[in-house]
Amino acid sequence: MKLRLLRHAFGLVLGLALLALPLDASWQDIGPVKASPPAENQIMFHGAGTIVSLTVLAPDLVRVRMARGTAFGPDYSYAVVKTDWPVPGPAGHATSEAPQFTQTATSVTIRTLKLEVRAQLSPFRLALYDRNGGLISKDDDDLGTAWDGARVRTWKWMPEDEHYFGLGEKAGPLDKRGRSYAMWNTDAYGWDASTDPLYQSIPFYIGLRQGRAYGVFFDNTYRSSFDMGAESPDRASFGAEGGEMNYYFFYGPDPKAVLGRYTELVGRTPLPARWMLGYHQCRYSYYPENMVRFIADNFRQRHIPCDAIFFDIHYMDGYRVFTWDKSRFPDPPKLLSDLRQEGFRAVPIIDPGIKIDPNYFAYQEGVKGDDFVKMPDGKPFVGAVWPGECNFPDFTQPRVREWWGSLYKGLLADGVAGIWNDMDEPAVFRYPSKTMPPDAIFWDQGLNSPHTKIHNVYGMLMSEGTRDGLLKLHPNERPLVITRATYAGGQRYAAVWTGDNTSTWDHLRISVQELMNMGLSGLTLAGADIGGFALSSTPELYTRWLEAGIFYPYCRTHTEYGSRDQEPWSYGNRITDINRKSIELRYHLLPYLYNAFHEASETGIPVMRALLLDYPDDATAVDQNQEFLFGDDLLVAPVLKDGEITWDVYLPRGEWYDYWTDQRTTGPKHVTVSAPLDRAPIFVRSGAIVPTQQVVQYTDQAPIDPLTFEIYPQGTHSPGSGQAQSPESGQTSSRQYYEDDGISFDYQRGVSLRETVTAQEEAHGFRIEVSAREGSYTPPARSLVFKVHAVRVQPGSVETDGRPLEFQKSLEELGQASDGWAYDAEKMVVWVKVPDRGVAVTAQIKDRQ
Ligand code: MIG
Repeated sequence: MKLRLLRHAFGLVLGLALLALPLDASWQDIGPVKASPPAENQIMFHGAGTIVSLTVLAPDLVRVRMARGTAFGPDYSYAVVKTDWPVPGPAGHATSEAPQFTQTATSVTIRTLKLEVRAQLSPFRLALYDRNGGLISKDDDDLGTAWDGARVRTWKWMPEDEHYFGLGEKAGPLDKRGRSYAMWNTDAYGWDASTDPLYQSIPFYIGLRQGRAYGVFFDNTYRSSFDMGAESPDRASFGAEGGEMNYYFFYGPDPKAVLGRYTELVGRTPLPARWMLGYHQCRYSYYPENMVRFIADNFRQRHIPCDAIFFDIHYMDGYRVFTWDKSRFPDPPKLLSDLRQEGFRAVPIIDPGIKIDPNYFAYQEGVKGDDFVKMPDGKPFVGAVWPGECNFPDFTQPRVREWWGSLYKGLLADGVAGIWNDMDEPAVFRYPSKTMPPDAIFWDQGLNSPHTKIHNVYGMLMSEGTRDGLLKLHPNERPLVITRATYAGGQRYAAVWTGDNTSTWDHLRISVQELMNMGLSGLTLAGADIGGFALSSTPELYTRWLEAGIFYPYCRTHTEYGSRDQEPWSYGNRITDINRKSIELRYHLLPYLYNAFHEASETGIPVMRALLLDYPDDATAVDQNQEFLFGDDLLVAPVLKDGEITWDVYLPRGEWYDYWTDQRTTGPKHVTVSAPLDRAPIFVRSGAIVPTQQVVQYTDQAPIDPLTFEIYPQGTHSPGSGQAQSPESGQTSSRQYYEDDGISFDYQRGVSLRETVTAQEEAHGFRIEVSAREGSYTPPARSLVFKVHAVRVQPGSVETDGRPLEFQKSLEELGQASDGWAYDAEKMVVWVKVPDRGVAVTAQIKDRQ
């Protein structure tokens, strides 16, 4: 009792001491600085042993750099790809676009079209305002930026109504307020919602306050940490164990604008090939060859679509990367070409460790090329991983990445279509650090930097080498590279997955918030192991997980060695039918999904979207951890608890169609919807035009035919309702449709197809227009179908380009006909079919007079 009291008192005193003294005395504040004259878009400051620069890269983007000493180190970033920001003219006498610098004895102010940056000189403190004088963000008054030995940290004011998002692969709640996080790529088998750090480091966050967003990207590869009010309720801070204080400040106020700029700076997810967006099947491990064939046959015999089968570590000869175990896989080219015949692509795993084995070609080449990471004594670092003792390539060297890329030659010749990178944190079987020692040396632009600086970019550089290697071998094929570890900007090279999750309901729930969060951090092509990796899934859990997982940007089932079977048919016939339906839905939506990825590749707006991106001023939407937008127009609210057959869904403002029933609800509203085991709640935004296609067993089994535009009319009026409406009341909605060959880079040379689809309600009917195609991609001849929802009364007639179309009594008949229309009275859907000739076409649905 006494002891406990004593401990209590001690804790209290300690707590008070911490509150009063957030910094121990060894932190040195940046102190006062003097400003130099501004030059174009930049101004420098010098203090006692410190140097600061502020650079305006765009009206809404400012780079802040601070270091000790009299000069900065070399300016090199592994993340940033855009450095040629247009400088809008010399300061002082420039166009209105140029930043305007104003200096006084105590401060410097920089004005851009979007921002006002105020730098207080003594001590140096930064504050950022919008052009109406509204404060967006500022340094903490007491603690600005400080150093403690090699450590550097910046503290920011944290208003009580500000919330934080991003930071990449973080498993906890979407809103990071009140929590702290570290960035140190970690092999975290068995992780849960509270585990931190995980496998990937994305030191970028979005601050959101009163509907207005800004972003901070702390481009520092050392172990870093972000404290969003855990240490003190009114301060947020970020810092690293070494390197410079080097961050970029993005101002929205639209969160999509923040993400757009961030991904402009560090690069976006390139458009994936269509097959990468199909369903992929993985387990640790499918072997030998007969097992792989058995899995493939089952998909086809059971008519469950699938595009790729993964080969985990057992395919290798003693875990030597770039080899096959010839007793398990005697003839890989034959197996892979047979699989390809059946529509499956093969994706093998590759780890960075190269077995120390004088008789092994990859080891021999690595030694000869002097390609391995070294220790200070000049000897290669040796770490044990799957093959036993290994050396590890120094991926910071371009020539090593090139060599690594060349190693894929054999696998590609065997017929593999993509590469799965694992263990690239880098993970080493050694305790307690489970990675390379801090003093292992990397080339790093000739700086010979320690592991502490390179650790967080190792996986990203490995994926760069992999992607470039695959591109060199197959220059006109978009490669799939998927990696477990990465850094900001890694989306340029590889897809990511969330590592070794567990087959629990908690992990299903986590996957949704975590993937939304990754989407908010530039990682568009991301997935979690569907069904869970560790342990085994129950039938219900796997079914619900797949219902959510078909909406992951990257969709793959995976499970660990020794777990129960985890294929879509592993849980009995009833569940197999449900799982087939789930996967079919993903294939049905492929044109829509592909368009969402196309948009993401051009804008950085993710495919799986946290609601806050569209509704930043709606507190309930901002706080949504369990549901998300899938592309522009679908809202998905998967069932994330066992035993539930109804589910609560929050619908933000606007009108929504229930995907399954077409029933309309106007938000903002919480609704409880029926969610039997075979169906996750999905809603469609009213006004949406959703491109879909026929279900195929793999993406290139057959060209899209028909291409269907599912039209969800807006407003309270419904075409065919018989109610006369004035033409002015007619609502119009439209969508851009994009398509290309789905596999090559020809689209970058204009071989693509773009058209605009417009749907308009008219006084006595409904009008659909598709513009003529732009671009030189021509798909094979096919039909166009318009599927207009919520048409309560059978229309009187349908015309195309002024010519009447024939009414078909059934959908089967419509299916046989080259054109015509049909009406499904039960579903209240009108189907219109016309040939897709690539020219402009209109269809007019006319009410019965
Ligand atoms: O030490 O290759 O996250 O997906 O199946 C484990 C075997 C190594 C970890 C990966 C997992 C993969 C497993 N790997």
